[in-house]
Amino acid sequence: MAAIESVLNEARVFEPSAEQMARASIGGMDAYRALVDEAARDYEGFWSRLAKQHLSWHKPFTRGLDESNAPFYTWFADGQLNASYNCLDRHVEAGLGERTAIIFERDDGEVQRVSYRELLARVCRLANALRARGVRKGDRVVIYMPMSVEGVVAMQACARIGATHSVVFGGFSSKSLNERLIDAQAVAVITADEQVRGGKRLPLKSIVDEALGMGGTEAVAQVIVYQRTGGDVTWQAGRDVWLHDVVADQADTAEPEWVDAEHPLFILYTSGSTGKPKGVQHSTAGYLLWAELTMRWTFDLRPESDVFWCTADIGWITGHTYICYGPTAAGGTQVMFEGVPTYPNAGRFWEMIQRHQVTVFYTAPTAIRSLIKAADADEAIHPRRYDLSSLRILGTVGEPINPEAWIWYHEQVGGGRCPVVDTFWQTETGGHMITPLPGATPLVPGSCTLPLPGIMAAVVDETGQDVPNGQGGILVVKRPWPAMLRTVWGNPERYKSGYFPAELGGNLYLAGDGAVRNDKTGYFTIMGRIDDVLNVSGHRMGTMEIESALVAHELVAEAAVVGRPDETTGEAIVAFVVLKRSRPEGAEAKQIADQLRAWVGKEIGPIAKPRDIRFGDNLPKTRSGKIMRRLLRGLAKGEQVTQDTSTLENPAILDQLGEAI
Ligand code: 6R9
Repeated sequence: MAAIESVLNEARVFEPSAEQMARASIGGMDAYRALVDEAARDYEGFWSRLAKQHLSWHKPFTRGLDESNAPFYTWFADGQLNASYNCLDRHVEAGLGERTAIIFERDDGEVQRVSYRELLARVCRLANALRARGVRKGDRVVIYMPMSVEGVVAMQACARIGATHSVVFGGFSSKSLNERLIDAQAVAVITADEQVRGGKRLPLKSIVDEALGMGGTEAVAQVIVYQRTGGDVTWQAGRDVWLHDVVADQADTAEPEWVDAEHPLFILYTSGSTGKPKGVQHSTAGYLLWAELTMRWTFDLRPESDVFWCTADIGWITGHTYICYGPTAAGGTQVMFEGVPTYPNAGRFWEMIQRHQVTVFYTAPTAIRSLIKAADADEAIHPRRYDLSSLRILGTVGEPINPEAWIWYHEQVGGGRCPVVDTFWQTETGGHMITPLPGATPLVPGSCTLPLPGIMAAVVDETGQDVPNGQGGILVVKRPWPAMLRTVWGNPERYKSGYFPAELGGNLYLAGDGAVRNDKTGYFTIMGRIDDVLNVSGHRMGTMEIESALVAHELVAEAAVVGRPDETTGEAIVAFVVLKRSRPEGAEAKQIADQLRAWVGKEIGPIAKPRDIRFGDNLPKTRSGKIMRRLLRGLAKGEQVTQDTSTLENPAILDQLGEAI
């Protein structure tokens, strides 16, 4: 709460410079307001105009929004197009084939440059191979790949043949991968032998083998393996093939599959407050439109001169929209990085910005905070030791940024001259929703400022009524927008009840975050999730997911998971655990805690491992048997319990649970 208070009282305002206004694609607040007004006057016409201007259609659409089956909205539904054509062919056809699409830097520093012509050829070769091997339009292909050009090629090749990809982050465990393969009913997997991060080699193929060994994945007929390291892999003849073998004799050209605007481009699994991760399903046209447009609006991208760098992984939505699809749809040049920000030292980001003359840099607050710490500890890797003069715009995403980190980023990285765009959005929204525009929006550290034109964001109470500015509430979007998710894969009911809850009237999109708007400026400040979703280093984790992983362990009787504010990672996972046996103490407690952490790492993935595990004879419950999570959150922070605990069945356990191991 202290952090939110400090944001709401933030008095520093950074106005755009005249130069920024002059060059920006939406220069100045008047231009911004004109677009907002256009959307208010003729919502459908506004979006249709943009969809015609920014996308290349094989068959033009004749209607914009269809709300007849709300909340299953459609956009531009009778139009046809292909995402990979829009990201690649159209630039090559416009004579830009020699422009660098991707500057790929490996973990060890080796740099590869891939032109649009080359990228298109590689996508076509894999598209042909997938077709030759029986993958058809509408089939689901799971991609479990390291950060690599091949990862982007795999995604675009699926898009080219109309197959729906589902990228699974390379840090997820075999169990998580297995669940996603089953849910998506995937027919093929594209993976690599190993990935390389921070000088270490980590397996991928063997995890795929494990996931397929768990069963339920009989539909997977083939595993295509990119050879990244040449490390040992086990091979199942008939199922496993090398990527370089299957593309070897394929042509450099492949006719795109023209799909309907609403054709599912991809499914991406993300955590919710209940149950298993859900497959967020995105459309082709609406999604791609927003990926391209936000590159131009939020990042003011000049494809001919900018060098854009988004540090996200392709396994997350940010890597989908701002690596695979947005920069390429806009025809820009981007840096893509295989490794981690701290290898060989914590100056790696700054060194790479200098080396590749990056102009627009987009990263997560958690990375900024850890690099602040590193720079404080070691002057040799402080950003001021590098030439960062190429930078002109900085962005953040994934979690709230505290004003101190914002100011450091602005001053130390951006030299005080680069606007910082704090972009609020979600897997479900497809692209940016609430964000400053460089050259237009006056910036206030810690606020994501105002919704993009066409995004009808609002703050409401529990009944769906608007709350006045200055009063906190629930963040919603009042009108469907083209890039929004279309459904939860295989579970339309969960889409409907989860995102358009009846309590709010059934027609407001529920983001799942709390927000407050400033009295005077109307600026939004995001106050964090209002559901049981944690945000650890910008990664979404459901508390229920971690709890079910813990109780699946043979020693565990019961578990409750909460978040604790953390200076670097935003939130840290704290698990309160009751064992089936007596409560362990001392060295034994530590040993069991380590065992449980490793277990969660296996069940979900290393990012879900609890930072802190505490054992009790029981959990604090009300007399009606509800776990008192608010109380646990206090204990996790090390606070004294001040609230009334008279309803607690057994107040004595609070002392046990307050004790860190
Ligand atoms: C893109 C992405 C979405 C959740 C979202 C919110 C948090 C993202 C934020 C932010 C404050 C920002 N979030 N950006 N909170 N300020 N600029 O991160 O998608 O992984 O689905 O997470 O992240 O809580 O609801 P996703």
